[in-house]
Amino acid sequence: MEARVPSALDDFLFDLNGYLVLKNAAGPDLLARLNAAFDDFPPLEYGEWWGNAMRRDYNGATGFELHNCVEAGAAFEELIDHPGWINYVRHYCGEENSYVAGLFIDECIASIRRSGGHHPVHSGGYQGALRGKYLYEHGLFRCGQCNIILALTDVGPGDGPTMVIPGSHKSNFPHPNAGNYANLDRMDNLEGAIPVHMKAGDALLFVDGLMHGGSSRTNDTGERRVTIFRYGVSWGSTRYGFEYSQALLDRLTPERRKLLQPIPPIRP
Ligand SMILES: O=C(O)CCC(=O)C(=O)O
Repeated sequence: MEARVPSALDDFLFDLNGYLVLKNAAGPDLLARLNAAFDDFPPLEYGEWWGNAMRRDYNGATGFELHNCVEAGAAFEELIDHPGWINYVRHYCGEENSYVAGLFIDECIASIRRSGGHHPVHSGGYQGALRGKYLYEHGLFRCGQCNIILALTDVGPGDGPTMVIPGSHKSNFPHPNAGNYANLDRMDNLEGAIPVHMKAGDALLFVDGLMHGGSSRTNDTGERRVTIFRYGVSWGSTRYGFEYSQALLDRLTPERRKLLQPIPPIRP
């Protein structure tokens, strides 16, 4: 696949809304291999390691979330610099034209959500962390972090689609009804929020400073499967302290390795 490049319309819509849906970002062969890998995940408990990946659900409502999933097999390694989105994230959060141009993947998660699961609303421009900030200045995007949520299953009504509040990456006020993340308040009926429906293979790209979350999965059966890769500045660090194994770094192409270890350590 030829690596896609953001168009002028993409830039306009990303600036306006804070997100883009990249249709058919990943092809059927990769999707099949990722889904087969998901089928083979062991039944991990919260906090249990599987090699250098760990089940670490964000909260009690999100469902199974395998962190450091790039360590979970070759199919996940292909997502590191996937042509469906790599030029997009470089453009929006790769500090183009600067002395620190580049990217770092600071989190990567394989997520399975079943009936009743959801992810409460969070982020937004108001008092947002610099890490997830949206910035466009002097003709360049300077976002702190952009996320790629790749749908491995169709995610339609009832499937627990991600919800976003378009434009909220620039918001100067708190949402008066945004609920309480710690109380796991649901965002399903939050004013201004819209569900992002996707077909398997579509990818949702958004700046982390956008208000977002996962709506309730209301379907009784089946599961929503997505991967979440967070790309940020080359000088970032992983959020929870996960590290990429030397074995993984050693077997990657130089291009992929640079996305997991942009600045190799220097030692005496
Ligand atoms: O699970 C979802 O749909 C949203 C995930 C999310 O909010 C996040 O990764 O920050």
